[in-house]
Amino acid sequence: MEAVTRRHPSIVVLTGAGISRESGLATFRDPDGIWARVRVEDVATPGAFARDPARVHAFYNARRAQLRDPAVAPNAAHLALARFERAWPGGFLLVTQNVDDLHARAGSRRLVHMHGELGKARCGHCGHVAPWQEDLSATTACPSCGRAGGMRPHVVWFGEMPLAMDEIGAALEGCDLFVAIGTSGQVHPAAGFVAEVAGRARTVELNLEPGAMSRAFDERIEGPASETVPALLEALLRDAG
Ligand code: BJW
Repeated sequence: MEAVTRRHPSIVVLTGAGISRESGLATFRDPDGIWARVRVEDVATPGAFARDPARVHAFYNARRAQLRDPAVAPNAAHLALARFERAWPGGFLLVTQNVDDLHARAGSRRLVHMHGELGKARCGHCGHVAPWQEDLSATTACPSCGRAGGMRPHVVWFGEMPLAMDEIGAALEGCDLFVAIGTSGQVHPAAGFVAEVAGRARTVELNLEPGAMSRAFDERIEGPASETVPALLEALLRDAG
């Protein structure tokens, strides 16, 4: 008789700024968050960049430089996700809204950055995307087309289309478990992912406090990501046998 093969659940994990807070990076909407210090309309919209590129570059140059601070490193939550990805026998996709590189530095590979990456720059003239660690300015020349004035951080501002939406949509469609970690559920389309899978997949929210979409989740686990994430992932691996 043919052996019955067990199908392991397919998992999509969505992370937000809360997972990197214990690594020393500020969130956006907490009382000590980025949006308490600068206005979204001044730094994170295409209009802001058109009006005052120097200001927008200064904002992102400072945040890119912060990633090179030796004190900023992956924490137990990033590391647990990377370990889990290697051990999990079923499908897995890590979707991050974060523009930091802490998931990649922890070793995550099945990873998409839906809001872009601080460590990349894009040319507004030819569309070329390049790894970028230096400061950008209004006179930076594109390494591909050579034109100056068009280089911008490869991040997704309000009003722009998030990245890898087809890949994310397919993973959500086929997922059995959706886990959201450290995100306030205030920014769409990511905030709508839980509603997209509701009824088909088990949904779990991990946060310090309930987010805006909390009630849409089947389960909520409160606490710091460095504790809740390793605990949940270890339990999933135990259950999978
Ligand atoms: C911890 C913790 C610890 C702390 N442990 N937890 C539908 C309805 C209404 C509006 C819209 C809609 N659809 C689109 C919109 C417009 C807009 C939008 O959502 N506006 C709302 C704000 C009203 N969205 C867009 O414009 C998006 N584009 C778009 O929709 O295109 C059209 C489209 C159509 C159809 C399909 C698909 C697309 C683009 C959004 C771009 C967001 N960009 C930013 C900046 C990126 C660059 C940068 O970093 O500067 O992305 S804004 C900022 O918010 C950043 C984040 O990725 C994003 C989400 O924030 P996040 O991660 O949730 O952080 P916080 O601070 O909000 O929350 C942190 C959480 O952590 C808190 O809950 C804490 O409790 C928790 N926490 N410590 C665990 N230790």
